Amino acid sequence: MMGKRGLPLLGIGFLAAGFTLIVLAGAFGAPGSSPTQVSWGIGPGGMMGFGGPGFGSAPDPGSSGFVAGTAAAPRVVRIVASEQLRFIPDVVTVKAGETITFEVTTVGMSVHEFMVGPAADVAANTTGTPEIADIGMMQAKSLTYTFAGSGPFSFACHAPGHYEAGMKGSIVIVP
Ligand SMILES: [Cu+2]
Repeated sequence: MMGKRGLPLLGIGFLAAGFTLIVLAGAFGAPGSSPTQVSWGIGPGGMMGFGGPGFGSAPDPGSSGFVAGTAAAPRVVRIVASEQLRFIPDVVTVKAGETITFEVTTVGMSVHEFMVGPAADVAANTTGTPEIADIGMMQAKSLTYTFAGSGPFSFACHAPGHYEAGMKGSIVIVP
């Protein structure tokens, strides 16, 4: 069964391996750990472009190589929306005034949303707050947002029941 016919199977194997890695990443992203500091040793872009704990994200403030995102060149932050109704990472550090492109990937069967903005609006699911709707399984969708002012800012999923289950995250603004 190996030989040339084995190659497509090998591809499926890699896909499965990538999925397993993300599931593991989810486990490591449990409350109390420091997901943004976990490194899998895979460079920018990450395996198959998926997010993970800092997976493929550009360096954040305080990390070497940090470059503040601008409207012309937003900084990319990749976030996983997990089947456990969590965002990984659930804390994102942003330099005041930065423009960030969030690339949100759903891992698992549940469909998620990603809303970001002033914390009060995100908590209340205020109409007009920037949001990505309907991020299905293995889909990655992006939203670009400029953090003007000192906040507080946050992000959340308002798919039915998800926010109530704790599917939210916070933005830490640093000067
Ligand atoms: Cu959700």
